Amino acid sequence: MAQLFLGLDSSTQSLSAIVIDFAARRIAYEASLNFDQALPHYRTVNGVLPHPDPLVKHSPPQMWAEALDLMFAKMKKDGVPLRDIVAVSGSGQQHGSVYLKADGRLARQTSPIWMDSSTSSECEEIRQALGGIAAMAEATGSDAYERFTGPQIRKFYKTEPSAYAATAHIALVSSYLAGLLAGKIAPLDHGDGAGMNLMDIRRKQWHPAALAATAPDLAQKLPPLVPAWHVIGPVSRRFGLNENALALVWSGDNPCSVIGLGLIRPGLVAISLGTSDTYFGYMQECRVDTHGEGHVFGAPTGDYMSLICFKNGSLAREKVRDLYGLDWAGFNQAITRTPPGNNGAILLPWFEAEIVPRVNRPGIHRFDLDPNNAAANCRAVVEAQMMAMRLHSQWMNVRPSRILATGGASTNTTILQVMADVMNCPVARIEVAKSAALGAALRAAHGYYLHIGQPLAWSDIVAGFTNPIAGSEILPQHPEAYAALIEKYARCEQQQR
Ligand code: XUL
Repeated sequence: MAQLFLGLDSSTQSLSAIVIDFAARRIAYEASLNFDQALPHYRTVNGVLPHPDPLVKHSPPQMWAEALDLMFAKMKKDGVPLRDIVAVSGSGQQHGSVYLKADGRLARQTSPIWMDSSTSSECEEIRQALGGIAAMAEATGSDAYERFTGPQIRKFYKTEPSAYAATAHIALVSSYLAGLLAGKIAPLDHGDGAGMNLMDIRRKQWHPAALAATAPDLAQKLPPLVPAWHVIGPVSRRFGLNENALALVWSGDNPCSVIGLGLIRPGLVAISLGTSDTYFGYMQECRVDTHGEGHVFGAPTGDYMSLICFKNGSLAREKVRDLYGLDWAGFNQAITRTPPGNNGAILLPWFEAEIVPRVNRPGIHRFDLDPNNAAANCRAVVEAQMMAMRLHSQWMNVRPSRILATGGASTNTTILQVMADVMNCPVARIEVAKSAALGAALRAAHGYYLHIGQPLAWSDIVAGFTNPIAGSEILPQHPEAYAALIEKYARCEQQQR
């Protein structure tokens, strides 16, 4: 009988499930439920409740819970042998919080999620109480951010004090769903706990000063923090699983993706090229970005991971392409026609306010770059983005040895060649549609074997599941072209911020 492991992923728009046959190194089943379509009575749009204030983004936690029931019903209907699943874990969109009363019912009908940016004043209050940006990052791994749970809890306490007082337990999306699966209040792992501005990033315990700066009596309302392999207990009987199956703690989607992409050694990095670009990598030692631009979370291996988000990703590449009336083929040809290093030309492509580097006023700035030279501008936007990634990931003090490229624009090999040259590192493509759910299933396998006294190395856990696309590797060809340019780029950034 095959031993199966289930990984669930509750993201902003959907709930996904992946069942792996671990011994066969095979994905045995995968499915996804779109919240808007499968549960229309919650009236969400892309998983979020419409709200007159564009800064406010909430979702109904009841919808996530109902989706879990639907997913198990679907698996049963699809013939998934639920009784052969030996352990279950999961992944949740990070930062979102669920407020429960002592009897387990909701103390707040909606949950603020990661897209919410309505807590700027609370961020400032917490940041000041902890001693500024660098002190905040040193303490919790990140500057105070609007979407992080601490500032969201503070806003709830300030605006709805009696509902806050009636809250006995605050969960994240991950621990809320883990609690339903285990049939009891679930702890939080060090990966998702780090996304709250409340956890001491080095000690991996609640940070007393951060708790005090956030809201009163918070320590009593938060669950314990545990490693990502913690077994909560047997699964609840209501899902039709084997009663001996283990329910593991869940984690955030980014920490789970670190495993789902096989980032288990120093130097392994993933870059996702989407509307925004994201750089995330494994770190053995805890280092923080004292500029407060990058984030540090616990990794499921017990080490650390970084996450750096660049707002102007595909957004900026498309704007430049459109500015010169090109399609992608034309954009790529333009890049190929120009030399690496672009004869010293620099573009700062901040079409929208940028997160990294922190730039509040949008603007496009050119240095030694003719605005009428279409080809040089196309190369300049991509080179600038890659130089920003190289420069603003230096605080990690880990030189990438292999980059895995994902996301829509990762099919563009011209862009990947610039990435390989600027980062001076081989780049390979990897499919990631389900990396968080896969990472959760692999975490379930890791936790299970540890629990039964047969621990496996992480390299044995991910083997066969996280291979890059065969033949997709691109090697650096002209890394020397960027030695001086990156210094010039840094000076231009300094000048314009
Ligand atoms: C990370 C973040 C997002 C969510 C998306 O800080 O806000 O990646 O985790 O689900």
